Amino acid sequence: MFAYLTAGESHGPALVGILDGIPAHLRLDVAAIDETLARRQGGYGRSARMKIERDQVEFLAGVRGGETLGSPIAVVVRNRDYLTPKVRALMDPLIGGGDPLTNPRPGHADYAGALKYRQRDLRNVLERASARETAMRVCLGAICAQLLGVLGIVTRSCVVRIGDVEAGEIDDWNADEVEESDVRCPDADAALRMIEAIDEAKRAGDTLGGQFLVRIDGMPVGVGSNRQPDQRLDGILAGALMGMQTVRAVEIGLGADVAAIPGSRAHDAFGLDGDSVVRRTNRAGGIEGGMSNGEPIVVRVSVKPIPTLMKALPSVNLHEKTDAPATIVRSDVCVVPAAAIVAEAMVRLALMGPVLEKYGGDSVEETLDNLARSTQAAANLFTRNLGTRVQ
Ligand code: EPS
Repeated sequence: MFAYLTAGESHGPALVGILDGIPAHLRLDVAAIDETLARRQGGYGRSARMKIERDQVEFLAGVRGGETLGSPIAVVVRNRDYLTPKVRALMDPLIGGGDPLTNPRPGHADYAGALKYRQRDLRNVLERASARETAMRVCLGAICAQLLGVLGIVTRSCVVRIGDVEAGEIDDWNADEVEESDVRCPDADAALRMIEAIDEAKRAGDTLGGQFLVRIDGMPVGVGSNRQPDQRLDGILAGALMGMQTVRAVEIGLGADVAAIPGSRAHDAFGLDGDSVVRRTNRAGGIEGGMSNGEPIVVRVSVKPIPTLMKALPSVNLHEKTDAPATIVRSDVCVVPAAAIVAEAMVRLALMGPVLEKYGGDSVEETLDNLARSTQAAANLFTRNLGTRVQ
């Protein structure tokens, strides 16, 4: 029903993507897609590469006159770095070459990938493993955001930790404030200390990881399923987020903390507000039994410090079998703010399957009709009248 694919090397000519299953008649805001691409390029601690790239979407298929056709959407984001003769000589798909990279970076795909693909030049692994590729995920996710937006489903993120600097307790946040922060942190005081920590890491030739929250508002009840393990919404979200470079842990609601809490404080009691069923807490993070429960979905993601350190970690030269420092390539110091934007995209892409399974139609209009009918039916299910009849 819904699928996407990306291709592209970090320093190759372009990143390409295909998105299949977006209904017809979605009017696209191309400026908003480019703005999302720019948000991913930002964040304190990015590499000099971000001064070179100006990521912009180009449509090749599936869109006419600014509206989706219902056919597969194909897009390109070009790599400006490829335009430099040096990079082109390395990466031209037909004649590219150069001295092999030989010293794998601990924590990177270099070593496992070299053995897996039988590549004696680590560049043949790192080019695809590089997080440059996430630009295309963000591009496709930004298209999905526009469909989800029409359905009233909005995804946001904010950074809550960089290295050992942690923001104060954050339940909800103002998206505009987060956009203005260089580290996407709504706690202004913590944000300053995060920037200092990044400067300090940079001076030391080191890198920093961190944590961010992703929040989905407007998700109707009953998306995802308890029918089979692979249909559970929490599993689908966690899988998508763990599918990002650098992500090491994904928690939903109370997350790992729930292990230490008795049941009486781990769940969200039901109450009534007039006729409406309400929750006064959201410890489950909006998902129960693998299905959305109508509360905001709140996910906490932990990312590791990236493995390219300017003060290189000990490694070996695989060709010469000698001790040697890991390969140093131009790199970022901290990607946590950018990773939060990628995570928004991954969440949007991951939601498409379950959302379209429940409400999907061939056009946006049909999808909206399905959503309205389903919401109405849910609202009517336990009206007092029906309740009396069942008795
Ligand atoms: C990356 C290394 C750096 C980053 C890159 C990811 O690239 P380069 O080696 O060309 O300087 O800038 O990120 C991007 C290009 C991007 O668009 O996010 C890596 O090794 O993963």
